[in-house]
Amino acid sequence: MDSLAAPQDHLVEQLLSPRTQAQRRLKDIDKQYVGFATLPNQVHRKSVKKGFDFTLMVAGESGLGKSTLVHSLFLTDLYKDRKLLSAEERISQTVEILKHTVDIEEKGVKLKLTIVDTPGFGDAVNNSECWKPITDYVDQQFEQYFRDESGLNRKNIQDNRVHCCLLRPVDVGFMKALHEKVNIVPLIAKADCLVPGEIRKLKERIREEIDKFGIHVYQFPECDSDEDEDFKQQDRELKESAPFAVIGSNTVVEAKGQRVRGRLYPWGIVEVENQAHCDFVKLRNMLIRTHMHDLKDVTCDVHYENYRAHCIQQMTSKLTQDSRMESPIPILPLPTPDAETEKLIRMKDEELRRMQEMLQKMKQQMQDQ
Ligand SMILES: Nc1nc2c(ncn2[C@@H]2O[C@H](COP(=O)(O)OP(=O)(O)OP(=O)(O)O)[C@@H](O)[C@H]2O)c(=O)[nH]1
Ligand SMILES: [Mg+2]
Repeated sequence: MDSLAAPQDHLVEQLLSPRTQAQRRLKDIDKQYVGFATLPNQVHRKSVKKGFDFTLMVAGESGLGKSTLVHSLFLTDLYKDRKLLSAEERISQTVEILKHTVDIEEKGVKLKLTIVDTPGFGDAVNNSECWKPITDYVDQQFEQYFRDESGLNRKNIQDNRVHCCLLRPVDVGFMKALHEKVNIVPLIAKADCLVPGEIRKLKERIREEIDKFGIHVYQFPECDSDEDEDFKQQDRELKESAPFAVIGSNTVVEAKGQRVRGRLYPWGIVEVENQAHCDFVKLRNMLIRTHMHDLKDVTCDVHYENYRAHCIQQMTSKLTQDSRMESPIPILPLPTPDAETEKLIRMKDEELRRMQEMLQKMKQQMQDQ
């Protein structure tokens, strides 16, 4: 009996054992790795858990279509219970800086999207009184972040820094006041008012003027060489389309039997999301699908860093000025070491003393020999 049962037992044991061949193979492979290849997964899990945030601002002259555009881009879709406006109902004129925040979730990824809609200003060039509140707003967000970051509790800092500003590139003064603070994405609004040839020419002119006046608009990063061909093609098209010519609308109209967001004219319909009609989809894809993270990175690593460096520089020069005022002889402030640093200095001194002793002993030994 035993001799018959033994191979069976062995088989059952093998089948039930968690160490199947595949697992054993995996374990063997595991032995060859330290395991840090899982770091991207760990980062992914952590950031998904934490959620993302993104702040978009629109700015420019009055009646340009800013509010309509941001509603078309996000808000009508995002406010689930929000009813679409009829053709007669209009979005009212924006008279103060308005912040709309929506929490959205897609496949378990949470995004806190903030739209900053700004009041339009007049057509006069260098209308600095009108756009100053906008540049001040961007600065205030940096200031708040700087304060929070320098505070005691840095765990749950709310990031309200403006990651991108959509605007019509007409007022050079405004762009210059903004381009070192925020990622500017220039737009041609109400593109349905221009024929394709006019749009092409206007795009060229805008590119030339941006160059001529030395305005730094957001630069799309270089596409990685290992990306697939489709992605590279999309990236090329995106770069060639800038500045994007867009159309906004909050009404749904019927085109070829389908209900689409568009503008109904006596001669036909312009569709907001039709790539043959305008660059709206390109802009939305760029903002949400392809470049949101880069826009945030540039905000953090370039614009905020500049602001931070400037603040620290100002604070330091103020400190030096103050100490000069107190004393007629310029005194350089000597840093007083705290308890921890003092302990470290003592340890280093002790180490040095021991090493010197050892050296002395070695010298003595060599002389004795
Ligand atoms: N033809 C055309 N009209 C548009 C477009 N987008 C908006 N409009 C119209 O332009 C008018 C002004 O639009 P708003 O979105 O209120 O403009 P705004 O830039 O927010 O204006 P302010 O709040 O005064 O700064 C409205 O009558 C819109 O219906 C567009 O793409 N094409
Ligand atoms: Mg508005």
